[in-house]
Amino acid sequence: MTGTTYSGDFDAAWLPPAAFRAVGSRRTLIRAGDGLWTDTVHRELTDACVRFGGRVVRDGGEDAELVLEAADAPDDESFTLERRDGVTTVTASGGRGLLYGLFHVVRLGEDAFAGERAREEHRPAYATRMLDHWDNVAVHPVMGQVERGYAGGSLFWADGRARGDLDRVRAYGRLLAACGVNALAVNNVNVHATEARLLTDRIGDVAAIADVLRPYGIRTHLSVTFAAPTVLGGLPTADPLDEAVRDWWAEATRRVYEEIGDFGGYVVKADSEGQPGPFAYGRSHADGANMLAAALEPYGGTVHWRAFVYDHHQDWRDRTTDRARAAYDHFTPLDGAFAPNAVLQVKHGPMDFQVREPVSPLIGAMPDTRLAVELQVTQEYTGQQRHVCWLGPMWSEVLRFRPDGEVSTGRLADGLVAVSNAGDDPFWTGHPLAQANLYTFGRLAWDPAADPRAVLDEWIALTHPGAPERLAEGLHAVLDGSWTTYEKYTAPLGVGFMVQPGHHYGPSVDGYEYSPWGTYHFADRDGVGVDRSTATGTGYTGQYAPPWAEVYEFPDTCPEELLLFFHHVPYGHVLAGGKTVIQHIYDTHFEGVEEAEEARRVWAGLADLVEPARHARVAERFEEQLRSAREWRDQINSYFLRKSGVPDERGRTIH
Ligand code: BDP
Repeated sequence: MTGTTYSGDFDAAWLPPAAFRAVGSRRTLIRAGDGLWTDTVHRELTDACVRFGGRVVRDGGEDAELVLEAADAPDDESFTLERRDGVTTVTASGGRGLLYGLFHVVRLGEDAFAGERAREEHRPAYATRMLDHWDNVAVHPVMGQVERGYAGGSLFWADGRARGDLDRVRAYGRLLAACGVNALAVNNVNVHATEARLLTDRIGDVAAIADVLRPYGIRTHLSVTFAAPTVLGGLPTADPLDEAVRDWWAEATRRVYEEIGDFGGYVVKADSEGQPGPFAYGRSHADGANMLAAALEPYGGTVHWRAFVYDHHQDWRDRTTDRARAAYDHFTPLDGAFAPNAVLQVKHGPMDFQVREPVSPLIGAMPDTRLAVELQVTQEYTGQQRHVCWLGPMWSEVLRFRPDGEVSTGRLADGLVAVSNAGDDPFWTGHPLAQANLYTFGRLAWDPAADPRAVLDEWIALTHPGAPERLAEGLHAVLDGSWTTYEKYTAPLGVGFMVQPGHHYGPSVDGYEYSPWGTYHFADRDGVGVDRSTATGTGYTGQYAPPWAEVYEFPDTCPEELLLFFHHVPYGHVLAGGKTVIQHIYDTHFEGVEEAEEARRVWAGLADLVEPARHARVAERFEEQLRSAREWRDQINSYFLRKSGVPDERGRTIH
């Protein structure tokens, strides 16, 4: 495969050939030395020009309408853009910046070649913009090929090894570069036996994938098991302070870099949901992370150490066994103890990717530790890519949150990571509209201050070039409010986890209520919600700095959408708008279903504007979304009707 477009049986997503019309029809000059990324830029433009009649030259002196120039600082990702006297110029310090500059011009389309444009500087807010793939190499008996994957099989792995044909991976790398992602972990954080060997005798498979992603500016990372020295190395211990263990990691890492010179580093889930970790040896998580950091340090690698550590065998023994508290309680005493190339990877909320959670108090509480925030693009708890649920507004809220309450548009942490939603499905993401989530993640990682709706505009324009305004309006109508629609018909007011245990799809009001996973809602005949206040509850609110500690402490100041996350209130508790909690529950559940019905109707009306297979796939998913939304509405409403005995004041039928 030499060209940049792919004729395989899969959707072009946000890079259809027509998206390159503006650049492909022009005379372009590339003024940059040789280099991997400059070559990628050249290839992209050559292909576009073949299609649209333009011309691209390297280092020539002739007139051009687009000039792309780069100096020799390969790792710098920034670029500037300006347009003067009929020439649009992208200037970068190195090839990576040039690549992002090219995709920026592609996004702008004809606008990049109109009028004058003052010099703008573009620089990513987050240096690490990473996707974690929870892909298993061998099919797992319970979790399948991709854990929490809703888009078919793995893009990387099939039949227990790396795919022989990596064209699709190349196309994926290209899509990711076009939205700004620059790092990728190729395997599940739950590392099973086959996956463990990727670190040693199967590293060649990882190297093959890394080779294909590299031209698009993406560094490859690997999830490893903390027990590797015992399960792969035959050592009697994996104690991070044991010399033989440290030597084993140093040697294993040296071999990794022999195969993959720009390897990004390790991702580790330790002492979490059954994964091994340093606790077994009486060591701290800093000891564990630092051992791996030391092995990676000579080569410039990083360990992403996940903070998702909690006791999944707990019950509600006393108020301190609140799962929401676990990461903070565990990690804040270790602030300052982590090596400079160890990054603590923290889920954005304190629980687990629910449709609504507060921002984790760990973020901002460890000033002397490098942190990365982890988002979940795969829609585990948000409709599993059968429901349309565009998460841009949620992530934007998270990224704009400031632990000290200040307003800032910069970075919330050092890196941004997300669990990918892509697989070998022809539409990449199962639900074709879930592509917008992947795109939005990449763009917000580059610029967290961006308006998510403007990002959605970009995705719409790229994905459907030349489509009439009616399509953009329709897509906005379907997507803009889809997250809050989903929230309305599922679990209310931040309470979370009223899902089917195990696979996490569809309602099960008490499915987790009496289980040891620590995910309770405490609904009884009088009220619902978890008292996490400091005065009378678990003390979780005290993990926040001011002003949030006070804001969350009291039901009257707590943001309404999080009320039941922080407080146990009677059903008759009156919300700001004058409604009681119970009536709010009924109303939002009816509204959520109505909104989903309306979205389906809008989508049906776009049939003449959308490619038929894509339209049909979404239409089919809407049927399931509606069935499921009604099921949610009916179960949640009847549960609360029975618990509370309070009838719907509007007299609707509750099943
Ligand atoms: C939970 C998922 C589980 C993951 C875990 C994690 O249900 O499959 O292994 O997160 O983040 O949300 O490690």
